[in-house]
Amino acid sequence: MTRVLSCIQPTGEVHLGNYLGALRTWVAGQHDKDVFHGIVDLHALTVTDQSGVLGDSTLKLAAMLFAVGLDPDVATVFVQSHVPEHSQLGWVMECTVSYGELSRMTQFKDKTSKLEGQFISAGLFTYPALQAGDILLYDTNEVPVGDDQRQHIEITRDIAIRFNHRFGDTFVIPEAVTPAAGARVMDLQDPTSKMSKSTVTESGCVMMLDDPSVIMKKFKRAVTDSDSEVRYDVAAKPGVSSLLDILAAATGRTPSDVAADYTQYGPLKNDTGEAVVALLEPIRQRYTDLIADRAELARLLQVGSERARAVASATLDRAYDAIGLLRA
Ligand code: AQP
Repeated sequence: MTRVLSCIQPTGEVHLGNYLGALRTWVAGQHDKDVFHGIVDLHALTVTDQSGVLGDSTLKLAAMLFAVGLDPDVATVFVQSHVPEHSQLGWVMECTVSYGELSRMTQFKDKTSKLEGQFISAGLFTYPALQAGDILLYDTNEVPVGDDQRQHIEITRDIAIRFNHRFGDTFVIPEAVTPAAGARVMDLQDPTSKMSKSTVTESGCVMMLDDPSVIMKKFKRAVTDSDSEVRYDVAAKPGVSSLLDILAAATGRTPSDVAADYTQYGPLKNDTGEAVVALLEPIRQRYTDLIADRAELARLLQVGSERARAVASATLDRAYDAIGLLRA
């Protein structure tokens, strides 16, 4: 059976980009594939400097993952720090990737360009090595992610191939899988930048828990283009194309097909807002029920983490044996 792994960081609230780019695909795959989904709290440390925040964010994110439809009976939902093999293989990965390869990661450049003059953790630089460990620990075939993560899956493949070449066949070589529509949801106020938790403009990012009236307001205020033609052309008309992308992803159509229904921006903004509200409202209601029982969420995460650990520890053993470390 195809093994799937993809993770999400407990940093800030989950947004529409996370949902359309990743979470929705996770849910769609859970019945035909063997799926593992981690809440990667150790990755979140790269941008966390406050005590007492991450545990709460982890529980809230678990509630969101079950609210979008992950079924704990079939999907293994776990917490990265509950599976120590992630940190252990992460170090092996750091020693298998080069400084030059890490220096070429565009996400590192993007994130640090926003932090000029501030503290930049070394973890932000080595993050792709820990992520490679996350993926390789589970003999993963497919990694369903948004477009922004493609480069990180590429470097994971390079690291796995290098390790296998040095120490013998150990890791499965994974592949990135991105959705046909919604792979890169753009900021509604800056349609040339991806929608992001750390976005500068709050009104450009649609949160999963936004009230319907807030969602409609954000779409009504979305930046469009200077002329008034509705056409799907990402380079020439990024604002309108971004709305068409979202409406297409929300309704299961293609952006060009959706464009043919509109001659004006107003109705396009309104219909996109309504389609997103229809998509998110049931999730928001399920989230409210789930977050009311934190003990049950913690229990589900413990069960998932035990299942994850059984797989991860066998792979780590295999990697240590392949290297030829003296075993205790
Ligand atoms: N705008 C997006 N469009 C499509 N997919 C997206 N993803 C993130 N943003 C978009 C996908 O969501 C999954 C989980 O992401 P993450 O936890 O790694 O978060 P991130 O990439 O750090 O997301 P943010 O919100 O953009 O955070 P910051 O502001 O910290 O950079 C991944 O599969 C990702 O591709």
